[in-house]
Amino acid sequence: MNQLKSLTTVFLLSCSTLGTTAWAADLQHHNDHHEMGAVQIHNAWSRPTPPGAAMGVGYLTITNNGAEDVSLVAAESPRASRVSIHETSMHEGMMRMQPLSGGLAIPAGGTVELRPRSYHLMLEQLKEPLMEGEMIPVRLDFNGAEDVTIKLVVQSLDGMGMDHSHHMDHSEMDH
Ligand SMILES: [Cu+2]
Repeated sequence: MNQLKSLTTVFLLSCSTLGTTAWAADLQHHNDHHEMGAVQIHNAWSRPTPPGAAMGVGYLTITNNGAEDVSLVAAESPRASRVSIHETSMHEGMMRMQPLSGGLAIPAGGTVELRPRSYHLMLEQLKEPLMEGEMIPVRLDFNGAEDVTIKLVVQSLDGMGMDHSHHMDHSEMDH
């Protein structure tokens, strides 16, 4: 019962306005097809972008409740020409990011966070700015699990972050 409750909560938090057919089907058939609905997404968010900015970010937490490893291999959004999966690393004191070539693995029973300074989605060639309060649809394509469509809530959370002492003035580069 608790698990069902938390599942429902996640559903409401991350997907409240999305076409819910796929999710409803997943919930309904959860017991019959345990590979389906194995992947849960929560805390999906993005940052507002200044006018003319080419790129936006996407952060989320992926939990794999299935018995098999899965990987996030691609993503797309109607708001961007392309969505890539990036990782951020420090190299000689410089932060840089690069596309993940083989996808992002989420081990069976594991959770992977896409968050600032780490893995993230890169929304490239934005068609228009991401405005605070908007919900940005993104489809996540998984190997080993059903595709999931989520919505990123656009919000300015950086002020609440623990690690904002530097990079204050190049936040656009701060993925
Ligand atoms: Cu990036």
